[in-house]
Amino acid sequence: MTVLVVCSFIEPTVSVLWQASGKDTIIKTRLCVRIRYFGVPVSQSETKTSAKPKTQQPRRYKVILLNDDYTPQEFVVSVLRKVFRLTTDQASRVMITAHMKGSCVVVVLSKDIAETKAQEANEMGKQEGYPLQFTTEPEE
Ligand code: TYC
Repeated sequence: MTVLVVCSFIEPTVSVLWQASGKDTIIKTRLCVRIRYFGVPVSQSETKTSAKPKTQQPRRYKVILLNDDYTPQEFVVSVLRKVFRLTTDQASRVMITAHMKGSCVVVVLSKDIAETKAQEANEMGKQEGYPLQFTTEPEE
């Protein structure tokens, strides 16, 4: 039986090779032991600093104001100010954009808050008998 000990300087391993020969068989066995030094990295894969796990941000939702032919402009502005806390100037711009283009994004919020505010604003229009409509949709 032959025993061969091989040390690798490239990788921190030691290989032990047995060769036992019988009448008509040769058995070769290799035992590979990986050496771990204190404070010394073993291999490149183990030295890689684990990247921060990618956390998915919750989707945000646009609140969209839709134009109609009946709701008075001043009323639209007052709803935008009350529900979405826009200044008179911001509210007027949003209202005019919806009036001219058919719709306008008011704000982008978390799903729950966007839906609650759109519902609240729709309710205010309904209370006054106006067809004022706010919808929500996920941001791209
Ligand atoms: N178009 C309405 C009017 O002329 C005003 C209006 C503006 C209504 C924007 C809804 O989202 C709207 N009275």
